[in-house]
Amino acid sequence: MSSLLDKINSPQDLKALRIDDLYKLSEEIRSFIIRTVADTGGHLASNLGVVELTIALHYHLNSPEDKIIWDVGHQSYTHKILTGRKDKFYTIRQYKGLSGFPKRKESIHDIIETGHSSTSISTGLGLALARDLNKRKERIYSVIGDGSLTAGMAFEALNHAGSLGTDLKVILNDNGMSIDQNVGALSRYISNIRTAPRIHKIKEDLEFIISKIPKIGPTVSKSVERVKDGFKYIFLSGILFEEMGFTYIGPLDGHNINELLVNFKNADNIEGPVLIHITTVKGKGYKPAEKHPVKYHGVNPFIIGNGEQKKENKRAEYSQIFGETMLKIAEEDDRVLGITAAMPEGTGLSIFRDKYPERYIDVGIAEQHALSLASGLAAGGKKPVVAIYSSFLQRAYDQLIHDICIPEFPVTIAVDRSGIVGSDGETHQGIYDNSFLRIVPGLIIMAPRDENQLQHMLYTAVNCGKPAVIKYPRGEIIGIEMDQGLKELQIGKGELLLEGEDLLIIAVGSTVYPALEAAEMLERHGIRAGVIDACFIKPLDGDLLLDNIKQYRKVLIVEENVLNGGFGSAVMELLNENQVYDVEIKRSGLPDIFLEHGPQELFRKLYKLDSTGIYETALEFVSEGLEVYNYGR
Ligand SMILES: Cc1ncc(C[n+]2csc(CCOP(=O)(O)OP(=O)(O)O)c2C)c(N)n1
Repeated sequence: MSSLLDKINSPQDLKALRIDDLYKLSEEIRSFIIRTVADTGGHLASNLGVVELTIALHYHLNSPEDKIIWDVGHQSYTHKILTGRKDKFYTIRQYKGLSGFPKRKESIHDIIETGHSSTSISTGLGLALARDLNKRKERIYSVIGDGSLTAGMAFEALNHAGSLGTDLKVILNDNGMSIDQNVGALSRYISNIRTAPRIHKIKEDLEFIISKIPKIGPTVSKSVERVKDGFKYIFLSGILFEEMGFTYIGPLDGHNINELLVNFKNADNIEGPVLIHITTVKGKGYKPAEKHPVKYHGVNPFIIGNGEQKKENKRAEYSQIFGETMLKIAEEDDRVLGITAAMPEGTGLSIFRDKYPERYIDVGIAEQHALSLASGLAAGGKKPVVAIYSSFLQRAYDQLIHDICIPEFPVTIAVDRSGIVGSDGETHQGIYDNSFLRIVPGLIIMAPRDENQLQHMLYTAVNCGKPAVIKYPRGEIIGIEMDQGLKELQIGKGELLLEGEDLLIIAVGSTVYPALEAAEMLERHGIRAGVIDACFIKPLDGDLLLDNIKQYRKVLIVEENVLNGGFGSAVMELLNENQVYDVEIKRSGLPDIFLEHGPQELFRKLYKLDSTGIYETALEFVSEGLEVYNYGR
């Protein structure tokens, strides 16, 4: 049987289909996504939920003249398939393959790049204002999920768009879920609407009925706007968006293409901002994903028949050790609270939620709020621990400085996914945090080399009475024995792990074990390398570093962070401040680029941050005639 999808290579091809065929196409695309993601891994459940929506949007609009903006962009797979990338879809999230998020260099249909949430109304409004200034007429549709609508940015944009009255369509894709169950008053509000009558339709009916009443009808209908306004209050559940200046349409069945198309047409005829509320089922069409949307939000390759992951981790991940340590710490101190911005599973905080629900806070996708909330909790005598991915902490930088570090509140920030992250790519890399954190006055920053150090560092952070960051990588732990008790480490104390002669390697966090392995490999070539684990990026262990650096002619500094302003820069500043010039320094780290998607191991290899890479760099460094940065000469 010939497939409809075979014939679709652009949104234009879609328009040749009959509406009935669009449903058949949905099924074909759905099974194409399931088959592909089962091989590659990726964001499954969110994509299965928006197949009909994406088809309807491309059927109704003329992309790329009309613009579709995907919030987060993790649900853009059908869009990619319909916009000429079907044949490359098997490369999704693979090195040099398609990105898992919209990318302008991939397609003219990808208007805005995303990865972080809640930007689509702002960027859509920007496009709409530019269109108006350019005196053009294109339609702009921003698609945002109910989870992403919980962020401050989304409210800021709604507030602005509603006041301007610019033509902009916002589709609220409501599946009741963020990654986990969605949270917050707005989420409750939206779910109330889901069960309420179809407000827009009722208002139109009311207008029509009044205008038909003989004699008084036309007069009354003149003031029908006011009647409509009054009527809104009867259906309180629909009022918020209307009061903000949007025309509200919905809730619509987001899997009913006919219903979507009729309402998109209606929406196009309404001037000003319109919010189209659709309800969808996360994981639609794949039973395991419908049943467990949290598990299937983002998946590793899996077996379609039973939904099981193809590769189970051999060892636990750092996030899990973080969660387990939180339990231990919370047990002995009831002031300890755990905070997440919509990532209880990813950060490992879910076991804390289950054991201490009253001390667990999920703020929704609201990183800025999470940090300021923590500052208030600390001011109130609590010991909050905010578990957050490195890349999402970028959102809350001002709150870190302004609300936590200036007043010196004892807040712990547990920075997960620090370093190279893998297949999510540019937007999710945690490779800047050494640089952007170390310049904040008074902030303590530590990075464990293994899971045992992680537990002690977390304990230290929570008990040090100051703002403190502990940052650790994505992925599996080293697999060493864990101490039973927790101990407080001395702040700013590094460790000399290995004495050497020919070269000193200074490492921190995820580069420490590879540095030790590299030293072993060098030993086999008769080269004796010393290894220091700095443990703290701030404050640096000046005494340990200076004493040792002075003993060696050559020093190699290794970090999984961009070189600009990172840990290596901190060591060089230390040398400069102490007028230590007679030493050759080489730094290994990441270049001044946005790092694309691909396996972590591959990038560690490419940028010489794994044991072989460190060994090769060191070997070259100690050899004659090499080009090195000769510090200060
Ligand atoms: C600023 C930011 N914080 C957290 C995330 C992680 N994240 C990715 S998707 C997602 C849930 C989004 O929920 P929703 O918008 O409802 O989309 P759905 O997946 O349900 O379709 C979260 C929390 C992110 N991408 N950006």
